[in-house]
Amino acid sequence: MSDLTAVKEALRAQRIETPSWAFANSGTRFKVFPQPGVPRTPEEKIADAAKVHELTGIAPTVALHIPWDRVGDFGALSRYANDLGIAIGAINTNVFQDEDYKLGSVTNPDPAIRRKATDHLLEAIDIMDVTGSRDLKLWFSDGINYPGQDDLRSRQDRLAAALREAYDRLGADQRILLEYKLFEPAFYATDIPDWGTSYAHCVELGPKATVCIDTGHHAPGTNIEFIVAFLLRQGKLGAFDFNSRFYADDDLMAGAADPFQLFRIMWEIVRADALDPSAGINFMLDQCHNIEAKIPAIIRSVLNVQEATAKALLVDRDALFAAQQAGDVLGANAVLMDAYNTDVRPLLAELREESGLDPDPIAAYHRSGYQDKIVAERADGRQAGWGA
Ligand code: AOS
Ligand code: ZN
Ligand code: ZN
Repeated sequence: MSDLTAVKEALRAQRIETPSWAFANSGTRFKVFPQPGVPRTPEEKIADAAKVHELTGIAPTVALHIPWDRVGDFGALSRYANDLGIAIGAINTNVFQDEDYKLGSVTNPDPAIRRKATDHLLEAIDIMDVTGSRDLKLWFSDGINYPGQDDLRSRQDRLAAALREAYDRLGADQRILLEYKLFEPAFYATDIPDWGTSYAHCVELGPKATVCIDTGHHAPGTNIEFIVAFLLRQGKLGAFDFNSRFYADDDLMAGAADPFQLFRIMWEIVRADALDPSAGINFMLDQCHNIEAKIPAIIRSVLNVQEATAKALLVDRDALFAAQQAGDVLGANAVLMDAYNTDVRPLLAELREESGLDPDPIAAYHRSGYQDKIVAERADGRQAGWGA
């Protein structure tokens, strides 16, 4: 797509979902460095997400995590979000922070613990009914640390049974996003370690189950854009959890570690005409900002995804396909690299100005006084932590 009007139109329609937990304190297992002004409540996380949307124009939904964002009245929380100009997006379940889940949640050998974990999935769908959320995002920490610790195959059966129960509870317009992760916290065998396992369970479940690709959840060197292309072809790509990794599940800002990889992923999206929200892919961030200022880091991440998308939209498809057909290896590669090497920042600044936004959302944030306001308002020391 090289027609600039069409490129801008596609960029205006782009949507990126922010994660409520990225606004709160987070850390490693060694230390959490608290930051002043971080949200103390789900409402304050939503207010911060609304600020990101106000400045970027393309982040109108925020994902919640239950129970971290549990409130008494989700209808009221949803209306609060709407009043601030955003909406509640995916509901993330948490079956990894309870003593009972030491040996697994939905794959635990104990049926009572499996029941408890499955009930949590059903509870999350009840919440979705109230918030109007379409997406139930499931990530399971389930797995084993030692060969022989439990039966790999039985654990797949237990997983399938829990997923079936949740799937059958979904409303007509709701769906499951099934995330996979190579390792951590389980170190020998994770029960959904890769896209193939997630895909197979989604196929077994039916059309309302699709795969969520967390870009930090693969072995080093994995070709993620291949997974994207494959799942898109199968109609089974439901979402991304964007973040950057250098080593493991680092949860750094999207586009920070490998902007070229992000571009290659977004090219597969553009190639499949799957960027528009009507294509049904939820482009979420899943990040933790342990040492950097949180709201500017989330704005930066949104802009990084937007930049990668703009470059992908600039790929000259006709020239690329012609070079591919002609077997012109270097020519085809050059078409892709020309797009990647384009500085799209002036185009995006212009786009924002045309939409009534500040051309530089991070500078606008610093000028806005919002940071000083939240530091002053949220000074009573009850900051919500990652997992709080
Ligand atoms: C965990 O590694 C996954 O990325 C999940 O998406 C998880 O629910 C999220 O990171 C919040 O903890
Ligand atoms: Zn994730
Ligand atoms: Zn993760």
